[in-house]
Amino acid sequence: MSRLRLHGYWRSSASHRVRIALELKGLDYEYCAVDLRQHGGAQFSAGYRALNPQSRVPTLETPDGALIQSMAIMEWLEETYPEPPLLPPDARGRARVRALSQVLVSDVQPLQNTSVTRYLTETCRVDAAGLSAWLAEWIGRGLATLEELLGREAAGGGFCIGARPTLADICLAAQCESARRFEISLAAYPRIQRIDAACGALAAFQRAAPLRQPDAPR
Ligand SMILES: N[C@@H](CCC(=O)N[C@@H](CS)C(=O)NCC(=O)O)C(=O)O
Repeated sequence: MSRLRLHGYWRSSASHRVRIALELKGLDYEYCAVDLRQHGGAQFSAGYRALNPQSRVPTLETPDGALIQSMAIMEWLEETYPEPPLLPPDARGRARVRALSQVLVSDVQPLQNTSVTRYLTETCRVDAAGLSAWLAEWIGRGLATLEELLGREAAGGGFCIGARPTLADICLAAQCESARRFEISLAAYPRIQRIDAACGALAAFQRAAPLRQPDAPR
């Protein structure tokens, strides 16, 4: 296998992150849609589980084998295709980018994930209002933290850290998309909104957008 192959779902924020990274790197890749909703979820099929035993998207098939977990995949892309860089050149800068990213990847996205929200509604019998409150609480807490952290970064440059998008901006843009999906206002987060708009102006982010994917509803 020579061409990269991304298994993802149009509305998955973790898949969205990897698509943005692939587009920013200018890499050609094949997109294989994994329908998380239909027929109990294609992520649980034996074929997909052979690639990704966690039954989640994304998975990136590479010439070296399949990779899972969006952060690990993006770090692999960064190491394998260093240009343009998605991490700052200095160790402290890289740590700051990874910290901003993990606020969203580790501490927010798992709480909005399909299998978690499905467990809440189907097993814990949480109703629609309860689920909305859950999503608003955890996404809101994460965005408020990110907004505060961005306020402590040196202003200027237009992106989370510096004048070019990094992994942190990728995670921010994907999380903003999820917030809109769950109808959570971004009004209280002006820094996040500004950076999201700067990302949205870039062609790579536009090509990676959920609604631009072949499995998005037409
Ligand atoms: N930490 C993982 C999260 C992966 C993940 O939770 N993916 C979601 C979609 S955003 C998924 O596949 N959900 C299917 C399920 O929960 O059954 C990553 O960053 O790749």
